[in-house]
Amino acid sequence: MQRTTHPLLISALTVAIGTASALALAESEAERAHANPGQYESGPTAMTGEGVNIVKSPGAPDLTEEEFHKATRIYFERCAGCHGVLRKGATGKPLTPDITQAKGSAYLEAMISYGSPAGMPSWKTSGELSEEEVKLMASFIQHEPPQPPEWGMGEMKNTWKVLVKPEDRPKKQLNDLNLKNLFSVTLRDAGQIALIDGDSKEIVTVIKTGYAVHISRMSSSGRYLFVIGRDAKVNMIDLWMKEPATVAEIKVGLEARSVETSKYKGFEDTYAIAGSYWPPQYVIMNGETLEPLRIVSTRGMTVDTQEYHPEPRVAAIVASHEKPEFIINVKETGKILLVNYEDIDSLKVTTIDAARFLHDGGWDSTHRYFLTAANKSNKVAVIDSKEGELEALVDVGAIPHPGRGANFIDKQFGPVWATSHLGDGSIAVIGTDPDKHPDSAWKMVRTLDAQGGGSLFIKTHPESHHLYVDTPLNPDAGISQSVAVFDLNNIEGKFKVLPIAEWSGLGEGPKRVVQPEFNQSGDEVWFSVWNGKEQESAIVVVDDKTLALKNVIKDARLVTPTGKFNVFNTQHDIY
Ligand code: DHE
Repeated sequence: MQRTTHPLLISALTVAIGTASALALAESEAERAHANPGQYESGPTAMTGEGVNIVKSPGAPDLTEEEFHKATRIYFERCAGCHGVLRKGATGKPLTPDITQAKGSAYLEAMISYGSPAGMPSWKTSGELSEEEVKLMASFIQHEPPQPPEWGMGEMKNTWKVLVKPEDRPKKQLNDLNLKNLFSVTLRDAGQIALIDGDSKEIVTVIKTGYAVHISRMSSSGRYLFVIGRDAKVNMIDLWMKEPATVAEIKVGLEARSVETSKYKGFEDTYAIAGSYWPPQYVIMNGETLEPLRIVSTRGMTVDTQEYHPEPRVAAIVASHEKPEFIINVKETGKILLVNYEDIDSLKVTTIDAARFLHDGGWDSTHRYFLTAANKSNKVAVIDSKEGELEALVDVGAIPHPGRGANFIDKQFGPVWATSHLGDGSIAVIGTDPDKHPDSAWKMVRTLDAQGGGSLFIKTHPESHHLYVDTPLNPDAGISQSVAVFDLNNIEGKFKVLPIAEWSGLGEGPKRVVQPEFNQSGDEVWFSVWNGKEQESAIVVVDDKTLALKNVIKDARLVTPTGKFNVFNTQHDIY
């Protein structure tokens, strides 16, 4: 079926895709960013622009040092996510001086002010940049891009702290929490996570983490929780302590999104790994202390044009269950790395050519195949982690964004995995059973029509026959504040809409409903109602059997809740 994408949505989303490596914002700018909480763009980070070299280029309009620093900050905050820190082009076009000087100031000012149908936002008409700032940016991008500093072993070791040594930690669980049903909840703009008891729905504790905190992942044993902030700070939290707390921390770069731990037999809790956006690299760490052990750059050639890319960011990382390997998405080059950690003195890396703009993904139900979105390529890459090869590249809808995706049994096609999309309202359902359903394996066997584009996450559970699809970035508030639910027993039937934001009873604000997450037993699903930093937010719990409201969790400490990670489901890759 031919699908069309709303132009407004395209423009909103292009800002969104992978936006922004950002430099630290001054307080007022942070407020401005937070005034628009639903926007899928970078939270402010600790990159300050400190240490960048000012390189003034002949032929470019002159700038004072102060103007150069201001423009650098705005660039990292607003533009780097699409055009790249080094302006070599990512999801946006390259902006190197040879190109920008040829276009000239008048053209650049018009482009920055009014945007383009191809997706460049209209920075002036939207009120995000003043006329003076537009002029400044048009001048700035005609100069050589300033490069933020590198971050190697010295910098990592300087920020590495073991707060409680392994030998001083509890020998058994000292609290009486039901750890399997504990949720780690991202409090994005507070730079904290909340641990919430899934049984009582009470907040157990709130822990300070990195700035604009992003995701949580579990160690293989389920004892340690790893959290990464956009400022590349990793917190390792021991859930066995009387009150769970950080036992080790490190800053692995200036800008990061992903963290994972080794899960292969014999290597449980042995290593942790974090991938960064800047510098473009990953680091393997000791899984008990976070001591950095091996740092590997991801700079290299792109998969299609085979040209050098100086800034290929590390997106999703998963731990293989088939081999002692981490599977790493390198976004801009379109390569998937299988990093074998059996002997970290001689890392063996298999490089698989997939497609550009790799972002997030998850396992099929057998945990053998990793399905991951190459978002701006409109494809899902399938990796066979047992054979260590690319199984397929499946064409899907516009800008797939699965989170970790959803596995279920399709009555006609057997085991399948599904993703929703940012750029259109479809759900792509892909067959995942080459043994018993060879004709449908690695093909998009059906597409479902949900509420609309702007979806970020989709979720079901082995115990559930419902498929939940969020749409937090849809421009229509009625859609961004509700979720669609498909009945998997009648997948071709019309979906139901649950008015989650209305159920939350919150006052004003964008109230975007984001990221369904199941409890351990799979009979409840939790949604964040994501409001502005100064506004009240909530978590809404729905009874999966009846689709009725079960609980609303409200607490002054729940500032901008977004991702939620149930310990058991995250530990065992159940989704
Ligand atoms: Fe995320 C996962 C990157 C914006 C909430 N996000 C991921 C992953 C990557 C990523 C690479 C996969 C990690 C993994 O599996 O190892 N996210 C980015 C960005 O680059 C982007 C687009 C812009 C940015 O500058 O950060 C971005 N992300 C957001 C948000 O604005 C969201 C909606 C709210 C927030 O908390 O910041 C958001 N991202 C999430 C969540 C996950 C995630 C909840 C994990 C989903 C899961 O179920 O595993």
